[in-house]
Amino acid sequence: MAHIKRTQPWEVPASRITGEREYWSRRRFLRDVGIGSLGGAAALGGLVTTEADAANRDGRASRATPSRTANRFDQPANFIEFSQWNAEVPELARRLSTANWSVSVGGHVEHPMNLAVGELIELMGEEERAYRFRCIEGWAMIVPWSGFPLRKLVERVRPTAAARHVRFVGFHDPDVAPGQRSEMYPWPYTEVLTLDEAAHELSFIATGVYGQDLPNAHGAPLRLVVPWKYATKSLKSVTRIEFIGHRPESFWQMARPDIIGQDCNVDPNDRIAGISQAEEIVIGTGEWQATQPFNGYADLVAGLRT
Ligand SMILES: Nc1nc2c(c(=O)[nH]1)N[C@H]1C(S)=C(S)[C@@H](COP(=O)(O)O)O[C@H]1N2
Ligand SMILES: [Mo]
Repeated sequence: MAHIKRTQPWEVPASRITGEREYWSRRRFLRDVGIGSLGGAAALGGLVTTEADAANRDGRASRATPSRTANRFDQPANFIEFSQWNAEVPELARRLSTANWSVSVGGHVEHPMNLAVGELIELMGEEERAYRFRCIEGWAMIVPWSGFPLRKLVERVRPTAAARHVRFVGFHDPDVAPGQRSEMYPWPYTEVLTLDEAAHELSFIATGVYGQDLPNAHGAPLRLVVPWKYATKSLKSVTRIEFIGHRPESFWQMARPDIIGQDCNVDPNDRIAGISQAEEIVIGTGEWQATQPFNGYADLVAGLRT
């Protein structure tokens, strides 16, 4: 009997996935088209990054700017634990040791756990999902992540009735990550989902991208991916997942309450950090297109409690 492959509602045709080369070199592409050059990084608090400024800032940054052919470990990335200057991130992020990484999952759950990353992946399994990925800087792409649905983890630890929100916590190690020596920010980086959002079939924990492990600068060894929210929610290098009752403030709500709301759902009517969110530029093709509510996932997530 023939096996019929069921199409999941979030699947996109493989032909629409952003090319791997375009994916890795996107920060360079954005710099070339002038995205992310809208103001000083400090003025925008690192939430909107500054490719052009970083390259011009001083010799140090421009020397770190990779060529199109540079390998994936050299590509600029937004990861302010290391630096507000994207071009400096890959070099600095090499120092993060992910070999003995463990993740704790706790709070209002029946079965808290603290596992080495390898054990967690073994428990959860791995699959690949291509999702739209959209940043408030106005760029969009379709990225093939590997990893596991967050929902599996939620089901495993069994939240109690008191759990309403889920907080994701990044690492805190100022000795390794020089950005964390800045007192401008409420370290560590944290993000928050409602329990409904965390348990939604689209919420994902990525371990890899384009079939390879995540490079450090991209959030190794585990990264949250929430495709209907702006990319700022997709917290890199998770160390702790906490189920809590009250709604805690996220890192950006604490750092820049003037520019970012709590839900971060992609919305064409938004204006964030002075940037209209009505349109987006597609990485690779350079086309501008209309932003879709909930980043194109409205049918799947519009009813969720935020
Ligand atoms: N821990 C951590 N996660 C983070 C960030 C960060 O600075 N630290 N930056 C966020 C922002 S603002 C964006 S746009 C994306 C960038 O992801 P990328 O480098 O894969 O494009 O990561 C998000 N996750
Ligand atoms: Mo961002």
